[in-house]
Amino acid sequence: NAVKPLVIATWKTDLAVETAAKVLEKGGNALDAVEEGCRIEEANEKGQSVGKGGLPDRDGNVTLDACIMDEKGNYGAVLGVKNIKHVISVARKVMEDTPHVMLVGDGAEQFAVSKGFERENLLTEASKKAWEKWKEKSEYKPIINIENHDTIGMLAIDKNGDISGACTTSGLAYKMAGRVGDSPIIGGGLFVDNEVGGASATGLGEEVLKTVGSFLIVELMRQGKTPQEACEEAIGRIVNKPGKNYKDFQVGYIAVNKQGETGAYSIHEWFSYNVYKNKENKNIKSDFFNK
Ligand code: SD4
Repeated sequence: NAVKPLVIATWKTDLAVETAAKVLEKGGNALDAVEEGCRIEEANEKGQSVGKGGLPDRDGNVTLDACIMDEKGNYGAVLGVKNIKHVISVARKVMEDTPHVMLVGDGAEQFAVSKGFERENLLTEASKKAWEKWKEKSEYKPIINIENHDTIGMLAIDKNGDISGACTTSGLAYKMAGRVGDSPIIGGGLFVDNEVGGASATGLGEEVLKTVGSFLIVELMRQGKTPQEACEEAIGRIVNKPGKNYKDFQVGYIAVNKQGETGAYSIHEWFSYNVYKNKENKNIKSDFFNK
């Protein structure tokens, strides 16, 4: 009696989730749904942490990371891509049209162009201004909860009960050139196992990667934990490390299991997520550790 179709996504992503839900309600598959949903945020120039309009690295280059995973356990990713907005679709092409799972930098960009993607300048005036302001002090400080709207990680269950996921980001603002976070890394920013469920992450990617967060959540669900319990334990693995100063950074997780039960948990307050189920799309405030 699984709840389906269902969509869950990080942050306040009403339109992205609604778009994915429409694909599913029409009988479309979960893979198409998460791709379509993520493309909404990539095209949204106001969101400064995904796609066009993303905040650049410290040298002023916007570089995008994305990955996608289907119900068969296939995966595709692109890392550090410049000049191409819809990197989630490029990640899907890597998965479907190449013998590889990851392409990085110039190679990924060239591959995208060969597949018909158009090059465009991703640095908007607003993001350029923010970067110029940042340069006055050049202090690298990951910001907690940027505008309540950040990296999008999305999981969907289609009418067949199959699960897919996608994750896309411009990464942390003012990162070092070449820095890659969790978002495009399998098991870090995203993991899906169609037998069990899926998970996705947002926040300080370094901390997610060190604990292989999304893979951990799926494995905990496999062992019988609910999505909520699994997300809480994954946050616990980060904050309970001796001497870990979690006050300075945020991590948030979302998860769904095969039955369509959902969960979410973050270190700090103000992480939120959207869930579409039973024909309703809601933004929900996540429970959090640091009370
Ligand atoms: C990263 N996890 O690159 C991404 C950034 C992010 O909320 O999610 N920001 O580390």
